[in-house]
Amino acid sequence: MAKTPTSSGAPRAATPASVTPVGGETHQTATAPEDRLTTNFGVPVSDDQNSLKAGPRGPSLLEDFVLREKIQHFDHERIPERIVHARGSAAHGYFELTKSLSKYTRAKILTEVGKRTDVFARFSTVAGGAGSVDTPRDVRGFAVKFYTVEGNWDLVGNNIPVFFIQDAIKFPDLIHAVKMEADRGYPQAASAHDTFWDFIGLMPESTHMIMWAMSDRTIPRSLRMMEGFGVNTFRLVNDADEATFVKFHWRPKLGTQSTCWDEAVKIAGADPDFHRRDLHETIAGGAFPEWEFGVQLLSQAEADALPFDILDATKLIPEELVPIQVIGRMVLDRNPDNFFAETEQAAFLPTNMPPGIDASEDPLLQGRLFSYQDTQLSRLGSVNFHQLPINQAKGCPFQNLQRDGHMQMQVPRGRANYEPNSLAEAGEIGGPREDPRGGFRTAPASVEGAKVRLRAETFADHYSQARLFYRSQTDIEQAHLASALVFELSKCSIAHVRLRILANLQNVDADLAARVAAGLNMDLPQPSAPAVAPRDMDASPMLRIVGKYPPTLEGRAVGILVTDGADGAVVNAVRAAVEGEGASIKIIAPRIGGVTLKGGKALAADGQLAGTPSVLFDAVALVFSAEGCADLLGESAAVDFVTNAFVHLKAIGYTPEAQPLLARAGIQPDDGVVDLKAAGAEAFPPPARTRQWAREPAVRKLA
Ligand code: HDD
Repeated sequence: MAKTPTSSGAPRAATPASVTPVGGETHQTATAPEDRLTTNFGVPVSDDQNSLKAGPRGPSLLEDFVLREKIQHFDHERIPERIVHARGSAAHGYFELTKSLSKYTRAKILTEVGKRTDVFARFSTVAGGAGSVDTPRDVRGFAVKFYTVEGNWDLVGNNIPVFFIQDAIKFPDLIHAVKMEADRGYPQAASAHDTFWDFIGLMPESTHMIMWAMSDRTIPRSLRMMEGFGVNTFRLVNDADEATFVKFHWRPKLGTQSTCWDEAVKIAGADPDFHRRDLHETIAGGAFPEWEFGVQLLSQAEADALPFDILDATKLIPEELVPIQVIGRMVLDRNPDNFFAETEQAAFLPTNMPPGIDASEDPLLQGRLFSYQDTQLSRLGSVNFHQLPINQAKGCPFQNLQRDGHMQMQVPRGRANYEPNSLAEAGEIGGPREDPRGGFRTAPASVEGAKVRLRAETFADHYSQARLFYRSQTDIEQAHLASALVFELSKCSIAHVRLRILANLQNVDADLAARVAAGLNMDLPQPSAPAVAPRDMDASPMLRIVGKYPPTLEGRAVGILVTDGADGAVVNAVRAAVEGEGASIKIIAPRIGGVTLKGGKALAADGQLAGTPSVLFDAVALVFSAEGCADLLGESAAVDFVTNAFVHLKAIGYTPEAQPLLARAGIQPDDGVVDLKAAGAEAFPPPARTRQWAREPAVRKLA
């Protein structure tokens, strides 16, 4: 039968309230003006289902401006992704100062105790594209935009306090080396390949950063559980124009926590958006992530007395030498309303500094002062990117005599677009004026010397702090670091690339080099000749993660795998014990419809077993009936659930009915494997609060 053309002839799945079925077809009734779909210029659209055609089966007509506008907008919906840090997740929140730094700075954000300032924080990986996974081994960006009353302050840092290179001129080389190889376009979001390690081997200044990059810091458990660092040295400047050097630190309230490498790899498959989802869901659930904000302050004389140069971004200042003073906190309490408009269009600029905060001469930072402003032009396409809502100075007005340009959103008034002008004297709009006292003033640091392309000799020690980091780690962390090096170098196909790293590692620590060489099954080459012989420094226990986990389940996730016939009382007891400590629970069942508990009550599932593996949780509980367990013995997803929880050093609670599955998975019970009936549900949280480090030698051969 021929189809009768109608103005809205497309079949609709459901009948919205405003649609009345007429003669078997649906017709839109009149829509209230405020609910109307319109074109970009406000013309009401009568039909959003069909393009305009010459007859119902004829070609589309060029005059269909509704179709053309919609398709054209769609065609241009993407902007170039960030050349680095393309993959990111963000949230809004506030910063609150708890201690004034008025002696050191006139910046209001650092002197007005108790005042809350809006912030927007974006966390990112470095190497992967915008669509890459959340859990590769990679440095994480930690960028915070403070909307202060004296203009935006962007603190654009990382979750590691040092950097790979000392001079910005090497940044394009570093990034080219780590990103996909130029000819083949892979690997994505991975440093484990020849070009990266080739560059690293030839750049000994990167060795300290490599120690951090190969530590568990680069496989964080959650964006909520990462430290943040301003990395570069900045200056605080007071009213008298006196400057003090400053390093900025963020410390997560939940402690710094990491995944296991094998777990991170598996999470990438199970949930490529693991970190983004975690941040979004916890904020939506009201568990707001929080960080302490701290500073290390140094006078010029104190800086001069340090055995390394504070302008060298490959060096940190051990907390044991210059303590961190906590001066504030940041809470992230609101998810973005729109990913593109906010997270993607956010433009962070190290040049965004309010009066009282200033840059140092760090040659890495100096290059950054150019790069970020420049990169926004190709990414956001206009010198007016500061007018986008997410980038606007919200804490104060912004006004100047800059005019015009692509996508000018404002309508400046008056004749005067130049300064100085005297039009105000004629009663016209004169425009804003400079403020010599209140405006941004550069710290009057003295500068001297011939123009040279040279690296300062004070930058030449590339190994002492790498050694400091490695030797400050616990045995577990040292083993993880050595194993990460073995993994990464094993992915390099060019033998001399591996050899050069082994030659350099000997300057860090002979034992580390030997472990990595053994892991690669290679002989150690001659050590490379360091520019400056490394010194032994006092260990800095603050550089560890293991042993610093807060003894709490707060902010973590526990999965309870249930079967039909399971005891609901045990499920409830585990839930109460876990939620009582501030962790969240997810129920996992063989089928998404949930299970029928002993006694006939239904229990809904949050996830289906095959799609919700144990890598997504910090600890798991198995609450089974005997029949339910028997059903799962032939299900590899169930065996993997248990095996992975065990080898990823997680606590496992179980009812005795689950024992056959534990046996099938080859689990040798230890202190982290808890019989929920014999010991009670309250025995489950203590081992779940940490990883079972003592288990590791039994399940994994580390370098
Ligand atoms: Fe950078 C983005 C952090 C050195 C050039 N960088 C970017 C972001 C972070 C950092 C967190 C993402 C911001 C966001 O979420 O949008 N970068 C760092 C740190 C560095 C560093 C901690 C060392 C101390 N960066 C660095 C150098 C250069 C750049 C030396 C160039 C000379 N970085 C850029 C960039 C990016 C960027 C190309 C890409 C997107 C953007 O700026 O807005 O300009």
